[in-house]
Amino acid sequence: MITDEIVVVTGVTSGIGLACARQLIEQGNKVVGIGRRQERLHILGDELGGNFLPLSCDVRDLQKLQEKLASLPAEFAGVSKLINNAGLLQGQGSLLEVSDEQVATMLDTNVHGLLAVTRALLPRLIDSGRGHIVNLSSIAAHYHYAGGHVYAASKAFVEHFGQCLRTELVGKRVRLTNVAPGKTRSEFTLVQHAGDQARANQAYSNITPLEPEDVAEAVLWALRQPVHVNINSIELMPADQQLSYR
Ligand code: 8X3
Repeated sequence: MITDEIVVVTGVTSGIGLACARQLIEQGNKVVGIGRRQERLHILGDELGGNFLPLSCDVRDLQKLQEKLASLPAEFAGVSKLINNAGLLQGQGSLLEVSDEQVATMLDTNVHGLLAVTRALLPRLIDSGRGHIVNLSSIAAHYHYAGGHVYAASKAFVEHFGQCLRTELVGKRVRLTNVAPGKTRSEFTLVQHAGDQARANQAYSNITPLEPEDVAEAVLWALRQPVHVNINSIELMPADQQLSYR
């Protein structure tokens, strides 16, 4: 069990972020949940109660994000854990088949957003004396595949950035873990296919995907290790998944 911590979770309104928030609150933690969709955050606030603080913000809006994090209410200010979950894949096909806008959205969210949240919160994580950052990567960072280009490379950035940062944090009592899931049932595929539910469903037609709760369990396992243990990385995938694109 991990308990009595204040955890910031990005991309909290669905999928892995939501599963992490639910499990953390069930176990007696407070969660600051960052998400873009105000209405969903509101509903989530009703479900999760007073230990959940919704922060409506796009991780790409650096200024707003930093302002909101700088003015957290006192009962949520002592953040000791950060789960960098917000990330997306847009479009499908070769490099020239994705639009400039899709490329920018992926890099802004997966790279610049993650950097901004991390930089904004790092002083608090260090001050807490028991900091931990969990970055959600992907198996796409580990295996080359046609069509991976920007998304896979953005997740490779997440992994390499994280491990470099970890070395910098040695002695500062902030641990860092990369979690790299394979195919997970979530809105990820719906976003990838611009809201086309039928195409999104095809992603799971020949496979039993991971559930967001499976990945959340891996995240919480890393968080609850004794303070002298740093889990560097976890890779998990469905038992019947072959590679990152199958
Ligand atoms: C995406 C993982 O396996 O769907 O992050 O390509 S997979």
